[in-house]
Amino acid sequence: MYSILEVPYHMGLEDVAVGKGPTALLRAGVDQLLAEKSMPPQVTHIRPRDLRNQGLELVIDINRMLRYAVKDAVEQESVPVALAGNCNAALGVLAGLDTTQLGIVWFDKHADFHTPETSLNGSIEGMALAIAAGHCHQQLAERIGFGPPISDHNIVLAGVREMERGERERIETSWVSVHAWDSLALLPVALEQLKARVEAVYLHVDTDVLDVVPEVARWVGLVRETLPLAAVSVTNYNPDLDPEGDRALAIAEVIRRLAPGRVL
Ligand SMILES: [Mn+2]
Repeated sequence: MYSILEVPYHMGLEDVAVGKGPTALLRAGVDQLLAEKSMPPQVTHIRPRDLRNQGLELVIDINRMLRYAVKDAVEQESVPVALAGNCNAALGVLAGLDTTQLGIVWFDKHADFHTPETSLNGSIEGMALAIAAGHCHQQLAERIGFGPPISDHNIVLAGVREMERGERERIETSWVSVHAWDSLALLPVALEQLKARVEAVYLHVDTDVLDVVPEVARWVGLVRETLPLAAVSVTNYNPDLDPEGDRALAIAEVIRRLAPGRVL
């Protein structure tokens, strides 16, 4: 059973750029794809508690609220699926999970493995995975309520094409299992190895990966078949850049593969 968490923000701003994505996807009916016995899952709209906040403080506040919603969903024995603007929503989702026996499977065109030392723009958007792994911004993670970080050994990153130099060096010297967009052949092996080490995984799909791995839905199906899902995030869809709705259809296919019995 799934429950959907709508996180319609871009750097804390509601319904701006990729912040429009979650609502657009729901309007297109993606929740119906996860319906059980023709009952679509419950949708919870995440709202910051303190509207006086701005910038990073607002991002932290939204992720805290997301954490509570994830905990609620888990308590009700349902698997939270966050539809989010930014990839930093991964932090709020992970904060709501027990991270001690948890792995991460992260599909993304970028590595999101910057730290403030390697980032050219300083934005936490390029750091989400590095923060989840405990490589930087520990204080920010603590304020969101993040438990123990996820060990590099238990992280699989797939579909990546674009990395800046400092980020590439960081990822190459880490234990993250990296599968570039054009060489996914060993991904099934990595998923099997991950299965031996963790109880469940957090699955993250930055939909920009569709630019380079159009068949990502198939891989998502494989992840779901191989490993128990603790939670899922689908991020980074901007409907303004998708006038024909092709990208929305491809994302719907990704979400459809989460539903049991619909992998093929
Ligand atoms: Mn990303």
